Amino acid sequence: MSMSNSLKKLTSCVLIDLDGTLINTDGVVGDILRKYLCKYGKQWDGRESLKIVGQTPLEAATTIVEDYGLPCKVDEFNSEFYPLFSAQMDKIKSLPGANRLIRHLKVHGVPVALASNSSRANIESKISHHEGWKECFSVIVGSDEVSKGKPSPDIFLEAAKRLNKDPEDCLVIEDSVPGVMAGKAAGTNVIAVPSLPKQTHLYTSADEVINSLLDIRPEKWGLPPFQDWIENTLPIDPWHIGGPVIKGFGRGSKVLGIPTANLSTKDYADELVEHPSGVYFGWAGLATRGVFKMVMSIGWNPYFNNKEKTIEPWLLHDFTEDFYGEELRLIIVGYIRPEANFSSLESLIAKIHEDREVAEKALDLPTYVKFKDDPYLTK
Ligand code: ADP
Ligand code: RBF
Ligand code: MG
Repeated sequence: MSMSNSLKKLTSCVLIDLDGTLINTDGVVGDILRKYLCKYGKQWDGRESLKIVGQTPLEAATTIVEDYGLPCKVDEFNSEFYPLFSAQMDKIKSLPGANRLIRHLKVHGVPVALASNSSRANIESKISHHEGWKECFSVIVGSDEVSKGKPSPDIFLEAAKRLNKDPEDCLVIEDSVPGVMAGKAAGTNVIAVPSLPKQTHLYTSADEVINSLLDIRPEKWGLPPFQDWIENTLPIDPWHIGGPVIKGFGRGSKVLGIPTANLSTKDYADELVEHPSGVYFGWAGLATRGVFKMVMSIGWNPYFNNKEKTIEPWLLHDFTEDFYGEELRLIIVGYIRPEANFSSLESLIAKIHEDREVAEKALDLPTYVKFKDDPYLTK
């Protein structure tokens, strides 16, 4: 986002973080803490995530014990928390684009080190639940293998050393602020992929800030480009959502010529958390009206700075009437770009029309057209 398309720096290997970058550890940690804190009559506040992202396990435990004023010592907390966490480790999902990225680097022979603030043993258990991942890393460094965890540069310096590379030849990929600081302190190039929304301003020291791993362009860093983009779109594992069309923000997008048919965010809360914000496209079905091409944004609409993450599907068809209350079914099949802010409403509208053209054309490709007949859309 913050970088031009010109080649900035040649790198020859990748040092990548695990929790929050490749896997969604926060989701599982949050679920456990929500239940655990109940025991002490406390309520897990998701905002606490902001503080513990990127901390070592000991620091994170200390933060929670102190901030919630728990009547126990940090090591008591740990001895209760870790068995609960270990039992749930197999439920930690990979983040969108993670699997694609590490397999791409592996296929092209780019050395990758997994460099995490987690302990070596925990890293090994976490990745064991993801098929083929272990083989993708030439080197693994945990915080218990160096004297200080991130934000100290030690983990990345050790990872570079074990890869036989100079730090300036390394590309670090990190979601957390301490991780970005560690990468810069080690003298590496750093891409930040913030795992929590609306935090971009905290990452000014990173060399590039991207919204999700779907937005990585390895060629900007002298690494082999992805070859799976087709006609400016990225095929994704299709996902399905549906429900009755409800009233949206009512800011008169019809006046802009861009009506978006909203679904209740409660009904697809899990999908909203799981999918990075951005512009996607796919097929939309209305039981009595048929199946239509569709382009949509998911996120906070930075131009309007919304408080809630929503899905805004624009059906690429001229309807003569509204269809509030009707069952709308969506299959989302591809990704176009991250959400952006714009200096004027005209430029936002122009960009959305560009998205429409990209989606309209792409949906005729065999990769995407095949989902048009999915019975989910009209049943
Ligand atoms: P809201 O704030 O309720 O979302 P909009 O101005 O975005 O209002 O209009 C969305 C409504 O317009 C949809 O709920 C639907 O009933 C109607 N509509 C008409 N044509 C379309 C279209 N091509 N795509 C999406 N919705 C459309
Ligand atoms: N809003 C933004 O603030 N930034 C965007 O980049 C953006 N992209 C969009 C792309 C598409 C295809 C659509 C349909 C909407 C997009 N919007 C974006 C959302 C737009 O602000 C919203 O749909 C209308 O304001 C209706 O609420
Ligand atoms: Mg709408």
